[in-house]
Amino acid sequence: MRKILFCLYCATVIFNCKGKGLHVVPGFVKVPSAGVNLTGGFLEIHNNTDIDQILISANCEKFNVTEIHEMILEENMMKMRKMTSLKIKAGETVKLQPGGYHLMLINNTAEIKSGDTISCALNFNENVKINIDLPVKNLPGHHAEH
Ligand SMILES: [Cu+2]
Repeated sequence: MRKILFCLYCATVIFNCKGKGLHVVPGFVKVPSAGVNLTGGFLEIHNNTDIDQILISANCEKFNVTEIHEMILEENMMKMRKMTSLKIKAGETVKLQPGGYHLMLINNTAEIKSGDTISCALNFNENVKINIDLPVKNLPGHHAEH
C-alpha cells in the first residue's frame, strides 16, 4: 500500500492545497513563438509529505522531448540548463515559472495554439507518476524566453 496520497488537481489557491501528499498545481504551456519548435511548461509541485521527492523526468503529449530546465546566470546572461532531476524537499513547494525552473517542451509534433491542453506525465522517484493537464496560453509582452 502506498503511504502517500496524491491529488491531481489542487485548486489553484494554495490555501486549499494543504492536504497531505504530493500535489501538482497546473500552470500553463506558453504558445511557441513563430518559427520556434520549443516552449516552456509551468506548474507548482507541493510536497506535503515527510520525505524529499525527486522529479526525475516528464513526458508531454504533442512534443517529442520534455526536459527539466533551470535558469542560471552565466557571464551576466541568463541561460537555461538541463537538469537531471529536481528535488522538492519535504514540506516545501517548488515553482516552475517563467525565468526559473521549467519544463522544456521540444519538437512539437502538432500545432500548439492558445486554448489547447497539453497532458503531461511527471515521473517522481519510487515509481510515482502524476498526470496533469496544462492549458496553452499566449503571454503577450512577456520578456522571459519561456
Ligand atoms: Cu529551457
